[in-house]
Amino acid sequence: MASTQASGHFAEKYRQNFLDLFPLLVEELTKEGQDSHQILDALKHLKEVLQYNVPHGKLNRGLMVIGSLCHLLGLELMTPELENKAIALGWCIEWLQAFFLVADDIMDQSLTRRGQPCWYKKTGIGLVAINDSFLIEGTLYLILKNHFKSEPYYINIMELFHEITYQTEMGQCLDLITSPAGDSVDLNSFTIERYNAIVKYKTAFYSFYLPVALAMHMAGISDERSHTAAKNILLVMGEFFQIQDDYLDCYGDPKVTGKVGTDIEESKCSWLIVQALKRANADQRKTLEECYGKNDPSCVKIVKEVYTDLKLEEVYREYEEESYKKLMDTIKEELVGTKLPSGMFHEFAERIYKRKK
Ligand code: DMA
Ligand code: MG
Ligand code: MG
Ligand code: MG
Repeated sequence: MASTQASGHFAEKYRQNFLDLFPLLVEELTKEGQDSHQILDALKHLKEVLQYNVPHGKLNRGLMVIGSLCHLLGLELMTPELENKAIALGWCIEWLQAFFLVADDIMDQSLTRRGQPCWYKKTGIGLVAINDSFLIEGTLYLILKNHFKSEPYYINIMELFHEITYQTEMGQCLDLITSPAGDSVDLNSFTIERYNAIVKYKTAFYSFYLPVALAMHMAGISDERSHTAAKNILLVMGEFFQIQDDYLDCYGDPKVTGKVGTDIEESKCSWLIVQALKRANADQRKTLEECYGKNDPSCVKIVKEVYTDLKLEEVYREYEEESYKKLMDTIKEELVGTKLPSGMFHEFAERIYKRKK
């Protein structure tokens, strides 16, 4: 294993190669074939769906696969063929994410995503977006089949995609049933235990464990011990990442994040409301009970004023420091007795701490 490259930052170097593969994948999925003349209009629609929804994100997750593989094998063992495969797998995660996000924006009634209107908000799309989300998922497995069918790790990565999809769906389920639409919110259900479960399932598995686990399978590392160690570290990272997402929902700059927050209106079990409830006095709690989860700008403003009075921005800064320390300790503890390179985890930790988008 490549311990000499502990301080290497690899993912970013491949951004251009990564972007270059996207049109080829789309072409492969939407080109006219022998049996496709009856579905040509659907293929044309699919092409638009993919171009609008898959490529415009930060590509953090996608680039993590090739970044991880460089750490696991060492640069000297990387070949153009391996690079291509790792990049295709990276796109599969971006595909998975697009499938979730198209649906998430409908369910969260969001307006913008990645600096453009949410797909379901486009004229002529609306609820067609539900099936489009399924199509994005379906084409992910076509990419896997086209590019990986003859690899010894094909079954491993396919099972992993299925398992992680299910975990993410369970997380989305918890997220959604903890904020039932239309009902007045029961703030008592916003416990830190519930919060931790939501973020682990809806975000951490697919955003952090999945990319590294895919690279591990490519590198021939499939033993349970190594995967458990990687998972324990990456779930800590993923939890922090979602807490940032919740923080940015309220305090981020939409010009930078590319999305306007709806967590207060949608009565989400967000990290901020959980922290607010922990610190609120009786009056403040009453105010939150009256105003949280209302689709009304004046109510949102009142909730944000309570957040300010409770100094939640400061609470978040302190949490960020603590969480970074916890992550570094977890990396040290979990890697004892494994062959996984610590530099891989440090590279990703540095990418997400202090992010603004
Ligand atoms: C999104 O959580 C989770 C998935 C699986 C898409 P979220 O609704 O907080 O995300 P966003 O803030 O990007 O809408
Ligand atoms: Mg959302
Ligand atoms: Mg959501
Ligand atoms: Mg969010």
